[in-house]
Amino acid sequence: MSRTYSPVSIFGAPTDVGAGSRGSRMGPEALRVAGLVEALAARGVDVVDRGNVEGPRNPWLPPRGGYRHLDEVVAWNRAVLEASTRELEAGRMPILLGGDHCLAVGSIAAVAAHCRKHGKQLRILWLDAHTDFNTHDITPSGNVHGMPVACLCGIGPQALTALGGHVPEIEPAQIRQIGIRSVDQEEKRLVKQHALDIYDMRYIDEVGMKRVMEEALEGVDERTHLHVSFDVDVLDPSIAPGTGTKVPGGINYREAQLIMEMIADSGCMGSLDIVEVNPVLDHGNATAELAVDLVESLFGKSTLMRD
Ligand code: 5AB
Ligand code: MN
Ligand code: MN
Ligand code: MN
Repeated sequence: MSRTYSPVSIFGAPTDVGAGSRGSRMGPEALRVAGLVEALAARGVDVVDRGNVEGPRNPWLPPRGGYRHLDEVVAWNRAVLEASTRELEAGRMPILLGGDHCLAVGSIAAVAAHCRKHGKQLRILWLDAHTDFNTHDITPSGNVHGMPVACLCGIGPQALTALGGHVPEIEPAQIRQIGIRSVDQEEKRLVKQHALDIYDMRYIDEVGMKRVMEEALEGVDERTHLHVSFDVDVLDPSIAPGTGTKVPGGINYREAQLIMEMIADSGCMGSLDIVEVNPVLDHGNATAELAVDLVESLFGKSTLMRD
């Protein structure tokens, strides 16, 4: 199966202002050192590395009003929103290298606006151990990387919910969350209230990843822009130790490959976040290298005899 891909622009957002541990600010470099750009070029993808966007330093302060570093989080998200919008408008697929997962507010706000403008249907695949649906009054940490999905659904501080000028940016029905295994008590209530479509680890164990992906991709067709938000903590910590919020019992290597291969087969991926890679916690550069391996599959490299 050979396919042509739209041109790709990679950009980094080297920050951990939304996280509870420092180090994911080095994620973009770790992914570059692991050979991300070369791997895509070798697959025949027209790929350009735009370098990094800029933003404020991490002041490393306790939460205020239920948020840590809200001003800094907003500034970084504004930079990501602008960079993503620029690439989408140029007809290129943005790949955001995080950075922590708070940055998905900016990347997805850009994609949502693009889809509204061009009459595309937006579907988001959120690959994560966590639902990231906390708010300032229920968060156990104040870390905004635990809140981006709620913000995108219109629940959160106005500076983030209205970042792209449309509140809410997305409806819960547009998201499928895969690999979930850690949801805070109050967050669970909110997730149920908003009827998020969740494929948790128990469901994956019970029905298998093939069926999970068939269900998550149901209704995706040529009118669909598929945004993939890949938090590397969706992977089992035994294969992806380089991340700050490890939860045991994650997806294994083959399940991860199947996710990526089935997304590739859909032919609909229009944008991608690779977030929460923290080289400080890694064994060598194993987590970034695994992420690159999986991104190759997202771009059609098959481990089977189907190339
Ligand atoms: B990640 C936790 N729910 O809100 C919180 O890695 C963890 O982007 C959030 O998924 C993890 O602090 C955020 C306990
Ligand atoms: Mn996340
Ligand atoms: Mn996570
Ligand atoms: Mn994390």
